[in-house]
Amino acid sequence: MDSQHELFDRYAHDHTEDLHFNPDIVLLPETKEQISDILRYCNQACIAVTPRGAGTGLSGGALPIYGGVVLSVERMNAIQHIDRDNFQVTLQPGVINEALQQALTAYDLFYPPDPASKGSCMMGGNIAHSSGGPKAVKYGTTRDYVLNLEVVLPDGRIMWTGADTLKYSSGYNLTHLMIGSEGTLGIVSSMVLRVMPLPKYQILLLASFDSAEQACRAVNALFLAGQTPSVCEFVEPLAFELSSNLTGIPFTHDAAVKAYLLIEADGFELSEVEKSIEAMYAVLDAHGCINVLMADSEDKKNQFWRLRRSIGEATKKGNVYKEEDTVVPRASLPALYHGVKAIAGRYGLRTVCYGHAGDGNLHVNILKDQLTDSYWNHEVKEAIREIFQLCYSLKGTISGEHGIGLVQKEYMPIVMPEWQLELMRGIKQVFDPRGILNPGKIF
Ligand code: 2HG
Ligand code: ZN
Repeated sequence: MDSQHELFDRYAHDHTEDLHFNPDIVLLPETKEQISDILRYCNQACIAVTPRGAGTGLSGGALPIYGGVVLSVERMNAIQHIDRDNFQVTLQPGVINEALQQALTAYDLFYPPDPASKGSCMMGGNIAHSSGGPKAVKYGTTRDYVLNLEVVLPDGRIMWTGADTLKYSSGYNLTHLMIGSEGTLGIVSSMVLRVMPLPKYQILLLASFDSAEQACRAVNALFLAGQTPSVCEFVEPLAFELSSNLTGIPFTHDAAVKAYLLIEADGFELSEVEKSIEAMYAVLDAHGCINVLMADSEDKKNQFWRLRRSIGEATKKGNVYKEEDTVVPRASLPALYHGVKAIAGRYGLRTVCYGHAGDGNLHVNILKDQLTDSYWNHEVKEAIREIFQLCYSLKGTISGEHGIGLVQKEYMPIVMPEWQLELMRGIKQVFDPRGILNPGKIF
């Protein structure tokens, strides 16, 4: 049994750097009425409430930075209804992403958004950040699957934000306003999601390149060739090496290899999937691909996936790091990658780059190594500013899926003027006039 301290400590951090903030109390409601009572009381008493799912967030969104209440939805973990006729599912925010996916396979249904942390992240947090993942390149992100949300507002009122319909145009879309609001406008107590028929076939391959920038160019070339891979991930060799060390999954690579693309095609007819793979081979070949490994068994596929999904954890293990979630239009990925490496070079920073290349979304983990604290807290932040200015100059932004939370707040003015931030503060003021809900986040 965890000690009192260990239990408490669990709610003082999430997966963001090494940040800790102790809450004054942790509450685990089991119903929307209990959430409502907690919020109504805290609203009257002006007590900060930090909503929390699994705490796998990467921008500090679940950190109780002013103490107060951590309100965990972990006990609200029921899949309430699978509506096969309408391809819809109703569930509570504490359901783990992978548990939802597994429950749906029994109905030949598929919920595509698959964050790297799908084995532990909860759906309430997926809504809070409009989480993505490798399948977003073909199927979109959380935002594309949410039809309706039951939300408890800071004053305790409970509302459904929309309707269980595939289309909605009845006033402002409060459902979409809640998605990505990082628990600052309301707490989701139930959700209605759209699901799809489960594709029958997936072919997964690992292509290696002798040039990272060529690999980045190959990504957009796949789409220009009329292909839509269900997965298109860019991974530097160091990322796989770190993941191999953590997982024990064997991984060796030729020194000539400078980058990998993990690519999947999926579908309902094997012949169609194979045709797509053939077409993609031709594109890869035309972009300096030096080898392609096909995952020829479920076990091999699982190994590739475990290597990919463990990169984040592996990179951070034993490293002080800062993690950036840069995103640009897909065709600008080569310019982004080149620019990030040039900036890192000028500042003498070791970076591990990987991510959802098909979305133009590159994760850049900056490692502290032997840098001094002063350099880490000043010059490195300047380097991050330059990286974000590069994103903005490429018509991109500072986060594609990890959100702003606490650690990216200071960079928001790079991508929007103060008056636009004021607009967002105005919306926050309408929903949470006393500022009790997840205070100190985003702005
Ligand atoms: C991924 O794509 C996640 O692997 C990042 O978005 C994971 O940094 C992590 O922990
Ligand atoms: Zn990611």
